[in-house]
Amino acid sequence: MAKPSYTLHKNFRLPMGFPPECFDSGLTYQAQAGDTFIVTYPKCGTTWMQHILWMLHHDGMPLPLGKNINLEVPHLEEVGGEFVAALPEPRFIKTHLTYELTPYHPEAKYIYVARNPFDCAVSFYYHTKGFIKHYDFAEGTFDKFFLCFLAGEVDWGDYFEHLIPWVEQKNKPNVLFLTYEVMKSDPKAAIIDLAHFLGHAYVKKIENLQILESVLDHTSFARMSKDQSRWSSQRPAHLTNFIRKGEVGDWKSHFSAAQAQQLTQKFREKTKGTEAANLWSQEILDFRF
Ligand code: PPS
Repeated sequence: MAKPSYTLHKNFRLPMGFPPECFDSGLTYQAQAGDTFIVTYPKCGTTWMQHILWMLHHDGMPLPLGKNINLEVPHLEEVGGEFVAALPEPRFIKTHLTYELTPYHPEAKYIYVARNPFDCAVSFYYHTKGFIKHYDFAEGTFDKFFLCFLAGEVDWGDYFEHLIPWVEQKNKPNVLFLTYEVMKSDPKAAIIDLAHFLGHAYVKKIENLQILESVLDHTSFARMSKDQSRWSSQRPAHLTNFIRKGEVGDWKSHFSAAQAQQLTQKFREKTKGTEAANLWSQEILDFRF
């Protein structure tokens, strides 16, 4: 079985059908004071954060059926810079771009969500298998995908090249750095942190406990598993859902011991001496049969 297919565009792998001209125009977008970016490597909790942000902004109302989160909090390099510039203020923007490429403004806010690379790889595998038109990998195996992930030969490139430069920004006042795992273990605390990061108006909103509880409830995995047309295009029924499993540690039922060792080695090499080395507990990272 072949590897996934991509559109190769100026050294970037893009999903097939992803407009390269929008990617280029996304890179030229001039960030504005008041913009809020959600920045992630793929499959690290982007959609979850998009919905939390949207709900906070809409006073605890969940995204209704018939709307799509990717039109509300659009993906910069998919829709292009003109689309984003035309959004009403304040703009909420999703991007998978690296730190170096993400449009910067000192008064814009950047929410980064990191997820351990093991679970990210598994989630990315099902994503790549599921979006048949984008990757032509419907019958692809995890073993094949894993090699591509390990080599950084997937869309948006190498996981660690994304994570490390963003970890270095972690303590800047206009950056909120969260992990998927922390969001899972205490989602209420993550929502409260986010409100404080967004500013006084948002803190006032969550002082209304009905708003806080509504955001918590409607952004839970169980709720977001319903009406999934709000997050992504529909997939054939025999394939896994976009909101798939939402677990920490699911990777342990997918990786072989050799694969675990290979990614652990890369993790250690790439994160050595950086704050990324300590983002996840050993319990999450350790492989046990
Ligand atoms: S994408 O395509 O890059 O935008 O994907 P992304 O949204 O970053 O990641 C998808 C994974 O996030 C899980 N997810 C959630 N987990 C817990 N709670 C909530 N509410 C939630 N919403 C999305 C989703 O299930 C994908 O992870 P996996 O492991 O595949 O289930």
